[in-house]
Amino acid sequence: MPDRLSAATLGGLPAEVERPSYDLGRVDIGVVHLGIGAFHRAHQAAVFDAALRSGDPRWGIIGVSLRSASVRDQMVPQDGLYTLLERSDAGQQARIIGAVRDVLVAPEGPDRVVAALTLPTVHIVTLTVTEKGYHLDPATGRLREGDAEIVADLADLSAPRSVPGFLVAGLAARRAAGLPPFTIISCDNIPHNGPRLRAAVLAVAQAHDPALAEWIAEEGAFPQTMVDRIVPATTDDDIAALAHDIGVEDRAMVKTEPFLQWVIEDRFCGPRPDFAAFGVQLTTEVAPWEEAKLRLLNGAHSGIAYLGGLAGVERVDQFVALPEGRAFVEALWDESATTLSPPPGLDIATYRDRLMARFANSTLAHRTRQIAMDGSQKLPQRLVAPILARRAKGEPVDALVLAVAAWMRWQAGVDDAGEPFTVDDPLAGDTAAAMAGARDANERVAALLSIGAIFPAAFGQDAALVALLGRALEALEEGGALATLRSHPE
Ligand code: CS2
Repeated sequence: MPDRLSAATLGGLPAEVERPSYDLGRVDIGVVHLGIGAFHRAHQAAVFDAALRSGDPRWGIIGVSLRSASVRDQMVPQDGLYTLLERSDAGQQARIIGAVRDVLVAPEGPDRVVAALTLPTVHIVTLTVTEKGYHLDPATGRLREGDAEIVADLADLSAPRSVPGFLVAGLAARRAAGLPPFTIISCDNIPHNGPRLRAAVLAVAQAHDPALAEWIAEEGAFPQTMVDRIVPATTDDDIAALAHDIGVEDRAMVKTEPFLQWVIEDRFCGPRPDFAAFGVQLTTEVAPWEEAKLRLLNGAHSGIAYLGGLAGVERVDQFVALPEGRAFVEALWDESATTLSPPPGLDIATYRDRLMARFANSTLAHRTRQIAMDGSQKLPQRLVAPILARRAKGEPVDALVLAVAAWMRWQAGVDDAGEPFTVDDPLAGDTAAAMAGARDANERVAALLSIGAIFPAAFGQDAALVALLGRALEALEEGGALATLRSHPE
């Protein structure tokens, strides 16, 4: 067994591995990150690490896991160090990130999380808690006040349980201590992420102390952002291969593509790193960037996840290597692209070409099953919104509808080979219950469209759209995903 990566083993790494150029012991904590999964480690942490490398020591991170202790158990024995492995068909580059200085597990000590949020040096809180971590209704973006964690945090904030609860408790403690609020940057793929999180935080604050809510509304900042980097889950084989390459075992490694994009609305209430110097785009208008990314990248991803998943295609690169898979993605983009108002600086044709090349990166092994997770939270912004936009103009929606039908088929929990699987989704119980009495594809479509948390009423009232969905679901049920893709009109 090789040694673990740590401050002690850093010196023995091969020369081609980049390592922190700054003194780990002299880093201040400027950031608290909620939801320290692989995405954060490959994205925002890499940017704060670049700030530290540039000689600005203010941007060390305390990471918080909201549920499990596994990331803490991977990282703390490694002194918070981990490898960011960028992979492409041209080769790979390993870089050791030192920005994460500590990891807390919220359920083990909510008070320690609040204490971290109250550090005077903390100026920014970033979040990657996945769509469901916000407790928002996916169709409307409103706070789900009936969710157990929200009910608890609306009643008592002495040991917060939800994301808005932690943020409000931290902000309340800062206000009591005479400290300014921090800037809160939601880095999840939800539309209008900043304003939606702001509304949720204000609702929880209002329930406890209207003056606190007013202070947050006036003094706080919730910039909207678009984040982009493909980060497949790390496997044991990845860890073993890296250990072979660099001579130490790194249980916290993350693998990703060379591409990274972060667009942040220029709305901060305190200090920030020189983001622009590290490739981050600051702008007054994030919405058009966000919409393009959600509908093109993420929309295609979800279509690939369900159609590929049903067909037994394990990876995204394998799906786009199939002529019918690639044609489907292009058809979906043809449809979604007309619903966008691209920001200056975004050429859709170039963006699509680059995206296809990113999907085709065979060194990432990005699993369709990973993307299929939590579809109920993803569908509205990725597929439902562009369908509604095109229907309003009377434009065809065949490819987008096929993607939604594949999600519907997925809800049955059986793939085209008859293999059962677990539908990993917070609303899996609702979709199963809705479909229980339905006897055919059309009834299943009607039952699923009645779930208001996912589909706005306008969707189910569009008879032509409902009929199209029924035909697509029937085709998938009868012929399977690959045959349906092959007979699909482009
Ligand atoms: C993916 C995203 O799992 C998913 O839902 O679509 O994680 C995607 O890889 C990222 O948003 C890319 O920036």
